[in-house]
Amino acid sequence: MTADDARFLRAALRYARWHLGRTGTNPSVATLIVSDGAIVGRGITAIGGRPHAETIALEEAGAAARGATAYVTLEPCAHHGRTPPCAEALVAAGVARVIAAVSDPDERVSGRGYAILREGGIAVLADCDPAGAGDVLGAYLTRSSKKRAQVTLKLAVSADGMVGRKGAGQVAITGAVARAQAHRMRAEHDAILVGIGTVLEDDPELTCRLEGMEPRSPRRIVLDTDARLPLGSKLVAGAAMPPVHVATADPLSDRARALAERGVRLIASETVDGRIALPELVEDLAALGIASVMVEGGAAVARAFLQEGLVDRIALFESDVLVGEGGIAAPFTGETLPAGFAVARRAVYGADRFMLAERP
Ligand code: AOF
Ligand code: ZN
Repeated sequence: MTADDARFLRAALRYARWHLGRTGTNPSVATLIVSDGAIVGRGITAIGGRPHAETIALEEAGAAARGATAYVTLEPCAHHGRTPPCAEALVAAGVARVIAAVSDPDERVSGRGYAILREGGIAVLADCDPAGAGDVLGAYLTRSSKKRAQVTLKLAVSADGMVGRKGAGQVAITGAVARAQAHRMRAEHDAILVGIGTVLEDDPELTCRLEGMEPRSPRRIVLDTDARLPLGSKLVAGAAMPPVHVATADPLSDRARALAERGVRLIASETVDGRIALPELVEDLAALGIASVMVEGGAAVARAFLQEGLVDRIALFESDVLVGEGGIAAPFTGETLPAGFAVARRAVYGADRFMLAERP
């Protein structure tokens, strides 16, 4: 693989981010077709999941695909879905080389895509950037291999190690730039999750409110054993779109029924000591087609996900704000990351510092 190959593959991975959270149960995949150093075709899995990236890129490239190199973020599919397999389409178009970031664990594909390409005379470089692919395909790979939703824990921590103040409603810990980044992250996830305590305190909307990106708001999920979500809350008022799901112990209780009548979707959940059983919940979410969930509050919910070993990524914002008296202690800070997590990326957003930590 040449330096140019690595560059085009990274460009494809960046391109694939654009449809994160918008391709249904299908992963957001990107394809770039390059001929003589120029991009002659580009494709990204369409909103809703079809057509596939390769179909779109090959259509744009037309005859220029002959002898070209295709950069794909995921092994091209080998199965007959609503369209013929992408691997066959690449062969038919006369593509000379395929550079793929990671193989597709889908049992209809896993290795068969590469095999079709090679049998068709294409030079294949497989699994060239699994780490880079993890950034954009992590949710899909987690759902496929672990049969559960990928969990990103988002936390904003003050200079004195707090996530908020008791009984004070919302305390602004981070500034506008960090908040915009957090909203962008919402748009890249299939769902946002909070505990009922956070809803009762803050009455949040949990939408993406970046100008122009509002339609990319993900589903909202509330852990709510006893269906206490207030009928007058903003979540219930806006439950039609994007959907609000309440994980609750008894979907037939009066309160749960009242929520359902207002369009809230109920997830009948197992409980342990009065709390929603999280290992089962993340499996239920995957079954609902929710492959990635961003856990946003509060501290007790964050601790519960950590204790169960269900956190895949930590998105930590650290600010210079002091919360002081009555603060709610964060489960950890940048200096005391939970065991097993390593910093994958750092950034500065205005006055705030950001880190993305992952479990290798
Ligand atoms: C590709 N290119 O852009 C995507 C792929 O239901 P179907 O027929 O759309 O197939 C879904 C599967 O296709 C999905 O599980 C994954 O294996 C693959 N996704 N493959 O060649 C794409 N999005
Ligand atoms: Zn395909």
